[in-house]
Amino acid sequence: MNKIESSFLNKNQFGNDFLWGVSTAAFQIEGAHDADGKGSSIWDVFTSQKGKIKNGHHAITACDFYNCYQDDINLIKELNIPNFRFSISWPRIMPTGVHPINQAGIDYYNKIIDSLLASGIEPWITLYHWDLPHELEIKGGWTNRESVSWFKEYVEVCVQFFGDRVKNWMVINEPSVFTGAGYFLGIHAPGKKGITNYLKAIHHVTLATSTGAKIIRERVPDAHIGTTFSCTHIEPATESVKDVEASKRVDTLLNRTFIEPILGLGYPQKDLPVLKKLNNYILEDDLNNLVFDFDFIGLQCYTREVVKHSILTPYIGAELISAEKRNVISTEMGWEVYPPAMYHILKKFNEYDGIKKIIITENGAAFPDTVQNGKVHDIKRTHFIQDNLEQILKAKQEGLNVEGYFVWSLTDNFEWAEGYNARFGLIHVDFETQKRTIKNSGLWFKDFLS
Ligand code: NCW
Repeated sequence: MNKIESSFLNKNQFGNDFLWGVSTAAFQIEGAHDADGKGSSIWDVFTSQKGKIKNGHHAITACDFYNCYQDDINLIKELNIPNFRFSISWPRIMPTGVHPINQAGIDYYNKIIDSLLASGIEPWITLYHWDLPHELEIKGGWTNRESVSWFKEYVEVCVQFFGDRVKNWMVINEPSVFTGAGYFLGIHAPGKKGITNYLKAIHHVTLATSTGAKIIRERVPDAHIGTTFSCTHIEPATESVKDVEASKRVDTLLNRTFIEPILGLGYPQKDLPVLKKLNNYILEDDLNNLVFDFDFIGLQCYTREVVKHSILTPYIGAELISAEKRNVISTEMGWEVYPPAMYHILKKFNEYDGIKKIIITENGAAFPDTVQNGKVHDIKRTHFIQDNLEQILKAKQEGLNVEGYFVWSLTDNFEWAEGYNARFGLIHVDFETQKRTIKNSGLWFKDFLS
């Protein structure tokens, strides 16, 4: 270990029960886009359309995890990582989104689960990490209220086949990101735009979250059930009333809209008036049905945003001032490197009474890594992770609730609209040869966990 890569951090400072892991998502790693009866997802379709993904990248092969899973599981073991979070591709096990099931898809996830358990690695399943079956999108996708029953049918199949061995479940990944990017801005699949699509998707995804969780609770009595939220620390650009108000609206949209109804607080319509339009889609009893007592909440914090008032942005009246404009250090995603965001987010979410347990289910950074003489000197990533862990430790030592940390991600992978250039992995992937090289950050994490 290079001296500069070591740190005073010690795993024991976090306590024996603290959960350590690494996170992935099916579409970003699996490839095998049409293997063994798999149906198309909205991301298969979106990536095949011209101009949607940087450099025309697609995920037909991605990291070929579909074929390389055993090697990658061996790497997880080699890195001493005790918990592995992965997602199920809905169209792989239900090609049209609803029955009939595709047995080959079920068999594939069974092999992964069994292999993880045989290696002493605990499986953590995310049920929905953005790859909706395309057949369901034809029927309106998340803008169709029927999506809640489609999702229920899918969750029933997952718990039926995997619930005997998998005890850690996360229902939906980052609803604010995929509804915002996919149904309002149109920059992620399915490429829909506009406030009506967006509001419908928000409400149906939120309903699906509690509906899915209830199915797991009912059928897997000893399950540890969570769901994950993207969260970003928000600051006003100046202390002016207008900027402060604008930053509150952005905070409401990005950090509060999806969690508060689940906690029984309703949608935060007072602080973001456009959400009042949701009342057009909220049926009797919905607000009661949205509530679920999750065993844990997964938080995924990467950065902060600085916000100013703007009359040019409809509905929200606010502009995010990019890291580039602010001239601060940022990652390949253009996200500011600002580890204290993690502490602020933990403090903020600790203020909710209804959260039993918080786990950081994703954190990490994309930097332009290269392999040199068989090594990847990704010192910036190592420091990013160490600095975030210091913020978590500070929060923990102050008595705040935080009980786990999962790095995003195991390997470099298909980073949605950014394609393959944004490398988040602890392990480098050469996408021409599929060769894996453990980066120095991965070696540091291994040492830290040993
Ligand atoms: S895009 C995004 N990501 C990355 C993705 O690879 C993963 O699938 C997601 O779960 C890494 O982790 C998540 N997250 C969006 C975070 C947004 C932060 C800044 C928002 C400012 C408006």
